[in-house]
Amino acid sequence: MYDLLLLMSMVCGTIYVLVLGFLVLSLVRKRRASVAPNTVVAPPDKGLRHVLVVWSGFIIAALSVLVLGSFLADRGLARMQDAEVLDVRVNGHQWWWRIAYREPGGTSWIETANELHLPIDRTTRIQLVSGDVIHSFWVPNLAGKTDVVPGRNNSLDLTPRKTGWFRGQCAEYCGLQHAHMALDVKVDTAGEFAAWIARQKETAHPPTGDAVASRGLALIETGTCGLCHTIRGTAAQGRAGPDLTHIASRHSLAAGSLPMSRGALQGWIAQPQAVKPGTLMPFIPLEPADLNAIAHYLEQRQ
Ligand code: HEC
Ligand SMILES: [Cu+2]
Repeated sequence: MYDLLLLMSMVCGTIYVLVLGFLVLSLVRKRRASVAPNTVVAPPDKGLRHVLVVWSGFIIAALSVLVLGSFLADRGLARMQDAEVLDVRVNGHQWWWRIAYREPGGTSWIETANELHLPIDRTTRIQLVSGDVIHSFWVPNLAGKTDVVPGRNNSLDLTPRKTGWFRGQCAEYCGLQHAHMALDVKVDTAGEFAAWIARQKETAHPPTGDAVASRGLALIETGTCGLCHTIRGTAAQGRAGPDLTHIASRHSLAAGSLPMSRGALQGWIAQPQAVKPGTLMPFIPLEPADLNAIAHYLEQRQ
């Protein structure tokens, strides 16, 4: 890209200087001519035609060089992206984001939700699909909006240049909790990203020596939670809600509705309809001890 910019600047700069040069020349010549107003105007120069042909040839050659340069740069760009691109699927749901990463060097997908990690200085190709209505993927400080439309595969290439947290937001009104459909985006260094993806890939080990956590897991597996949520490595394999395998590693809860903490987890599970009225997670009556056990187990799902 830089080479192309240099080439374009050189060719255009040369032409610019030539044009200005001739302009100045013509001004100077005119002034000299005005010194002798009675001079007879010379007949049209026969050599003029040759000069014009030479100049046209020069301009065509210069433009051809630019076309060739731009073609080669485009091809290089496309080839580079195909080689190093990281594939991510983002699936918009009322009112949260399902996210899946293609395993590095593999063919299977690693699922998570509501928090998108991107490696710095590397192109991530995000496939955008919808599970229900039209949403819009928007991370204002990284890229423009791209609609997420049912039955359509939209895609977006992102190459972040700065690490840190960025806020994303659904940008197409999609129902009651549209405003609570945020997306946390974290741009990682290459090392951080590799560590993060390796951890997301891990399945959940059964809690050992922690009776409360074991009880929490059993309640999730045998109760209704497991019908809607997946915790990889356990019997919970539901698909209606976000993957909870590493829920506690996330920055926030329920698509940016609450900052992640033990208290927020417990509050959300106790009263999802109070935090996010209309959310597709129903109110599930739980005994305080059961609620405590479930929250205790999930809090450890780093
Ligand atoms: C009918 C399906 C359903 C059931 C049953 C259900 N959930 Fe959910 N759950 C959802 C949906 C849908 C969401 C996303 C809600 C949103 O953000 O609007 C969700 C969100 C969550 C979240 C936040 C996830 C995130 O990425 O921030 C947690 C934690 C959670 N549920 C735990 C539970 C637990 C524990 C139970 C059992 C007591 C349970 N859920 C039962 C559907 C369900
Ligand atoms: Cu929306």
